[in-house]
Amino acid sequence: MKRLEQLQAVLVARDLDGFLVNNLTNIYYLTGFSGSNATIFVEPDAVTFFTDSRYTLAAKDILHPVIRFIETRLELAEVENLVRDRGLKRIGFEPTVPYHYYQELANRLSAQELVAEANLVEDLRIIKDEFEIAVIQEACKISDQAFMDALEFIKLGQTELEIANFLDFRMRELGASGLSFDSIVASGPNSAMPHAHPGQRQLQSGDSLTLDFGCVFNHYVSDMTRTIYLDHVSDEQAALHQLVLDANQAVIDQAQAGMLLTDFDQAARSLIDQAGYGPAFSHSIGHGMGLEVHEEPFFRAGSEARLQSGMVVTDEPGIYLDGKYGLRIEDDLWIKEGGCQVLTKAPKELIII
Ligand SMILES: [Mn+2]
Repeated sequence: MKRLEQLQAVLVARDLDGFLVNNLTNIYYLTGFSGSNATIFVEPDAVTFFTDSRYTLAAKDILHPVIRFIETRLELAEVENLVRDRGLKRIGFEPTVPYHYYQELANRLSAQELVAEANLVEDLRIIKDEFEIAVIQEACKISDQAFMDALEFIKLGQTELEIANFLDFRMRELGASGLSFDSIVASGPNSAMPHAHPGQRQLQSGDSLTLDFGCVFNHYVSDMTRTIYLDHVSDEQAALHQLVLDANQAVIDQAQAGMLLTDFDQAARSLIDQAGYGPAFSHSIGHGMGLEVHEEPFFRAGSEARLQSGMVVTDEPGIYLDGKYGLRIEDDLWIKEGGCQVLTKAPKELIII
């Protein structure tokens, strides 16, 4: 109930009589319920939960007793009745709902003031508690182990898809319930594309091989990237690997609560700029992660936001040389007062197999 109480305090501060939550990830965060259909209506002094008959037993099992439960497939009709009965006037909703859903809401609540409120729950999710950190740590351990096992598995001649399948299956064997996203396995010239899809290309001597993957464990995710090399490396590959590793390490050395998000990005970017590869680092340094693999905070240029204790963010500098190859090293960092803790532990120095 603590998270719902935090949200209720936000409603009071924003002068909202009610707030409709449809995002299922936000509903899991607030109530612990996971399923494909649920809606909650939060008032400053009450919470009502709606789902259909498939989930009645699951919901009753986990919902806190003060949450009112209504089994229905027509939750907006129920919300309309509730809003009328209680004389509510200013109602917030998540602007990510489908347009037809918004139209029905607007028709039913035509006498109320409807307010699109982005990120009310997402802003609470930014700061992870100790339980959430412990679960993310477990997800990171699974990816670390899958990477170590992949080092034994990977051989010349294998396709990118074979390696992706190995990583995916291994993470599930190690206890993951799923993948945080489709694994990226990019070899040779394909590694110049930051988000390449694994295909039928076979590993060749001298290839760079970028592995970007993560798993879901107890609803929370990991996200890591390692770049390794097949058979031998050129002087340029070795130098760029050291440069990206230094950029990744510079972020780890400087990250702490209170740091501007733009300074976190600059810690890596300034090194890559100085070496003359600035334009080849074509994406931002990272993103927040937790229940979703990409969530607040986002490292947007011009942002004035700062890191806070309890955030988990990625540190993923890369260099991409069109037509040649690319490389990226990504860790997950737990931000604290005065420093950070690296949650992904797999080796990231130059590895040639
Ligand atoms: Mn990432």
